[in-house]
Amino acid sequence: MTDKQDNGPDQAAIEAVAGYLSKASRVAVLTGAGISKESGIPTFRDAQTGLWANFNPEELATPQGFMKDPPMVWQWYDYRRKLLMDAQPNPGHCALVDLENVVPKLTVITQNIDGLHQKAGSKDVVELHGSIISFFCFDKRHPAVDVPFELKEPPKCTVCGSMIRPGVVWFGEALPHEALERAIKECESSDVVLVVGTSGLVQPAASLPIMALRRNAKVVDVNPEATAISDLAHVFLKAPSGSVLPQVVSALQRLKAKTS
Ligand code: BJW
Repeated sequence: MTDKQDNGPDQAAIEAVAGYLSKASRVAVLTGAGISKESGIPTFRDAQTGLWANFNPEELATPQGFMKDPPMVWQWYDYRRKLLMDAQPNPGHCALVDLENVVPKLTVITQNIDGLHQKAGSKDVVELHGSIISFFCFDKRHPAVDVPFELKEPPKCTVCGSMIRPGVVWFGEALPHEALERAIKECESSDVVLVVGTSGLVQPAASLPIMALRRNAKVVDVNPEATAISDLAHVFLKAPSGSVLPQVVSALQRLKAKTS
């Protein structure tokens, strides 16, 4: 069922998703930058603003970009870290916490590095692309602690002397093995997979919904814009996640109250 209305998904689509969730033993939720947009965090492929308007994030988020201009990439992450300090989870993040309390088992698999799911209270969060508040030496062998804000350039690792970098996954780098294994396992064993706020352009995360479809999970895409995943999904809820996810949870709670 694909919702084609421009003024948001109709109630039937929301209730169809609630119906899937009411029968599910395991639910996985794959999130991307879109879920944090209503917390004031720009998505990855939004135009950069202000100081960063002339930079391409896809070039900054690479080991080569960092090596080419370490102070610039360092300051870009510092700027984003500061933006996050004041950011609060929005109704989309909170609805996933409510959902976790209604279904038997729910795992959030996030491509985001912003920590907002944990801040909202989600208990089981798999971070595929690392975290902006962690730091490592360049090849990630040594963690670094107590790295101060507002340094103009990356400090040096006290163990190996290489430059300290943010603990995120850049293009061309492997995802953390344990996180990726866990994400695959959850998507292949869940009855419902919600895909929320991702363009589905970046691998291997973009393949997770396809793995779920192959195992006959119901896949639901939540996004104000259509993506390649919307076409494959059983239901496409074409809306911002902060408005539609609370409606899905309310519909599920009504359904549960009726059947109990
Ligand atoms: C809303 C909304 C609202 C707006 N509500 N929604 C196979 C084929 C081709 C290429 C590859 C391949 N396999 C690997 C690659 C290469 C590469 C890749 O995928 N390239 C593509 C660009 C083609 N992948 C990699 O390099 C990965 N590594 C890898 O595969 O390694 C293999 C390896 C193995 C062994 C040894 C060595 C290597 C690594 C990928 C790392 C991605 N890292 C980044 C940066 C993280 C740090 C940082 O943030 O700075 O992760 S890139 C960036 O994209 C970030 C994001 O997590 C990721 C995904 O973006 P996302 O979340 O989808 O955001 P947007 O902005 O694209 O979309 C937002 C969506 O929200 C939009 O759809 C909006 O409409 C929507 N939205 N408002 C809901 N209110």
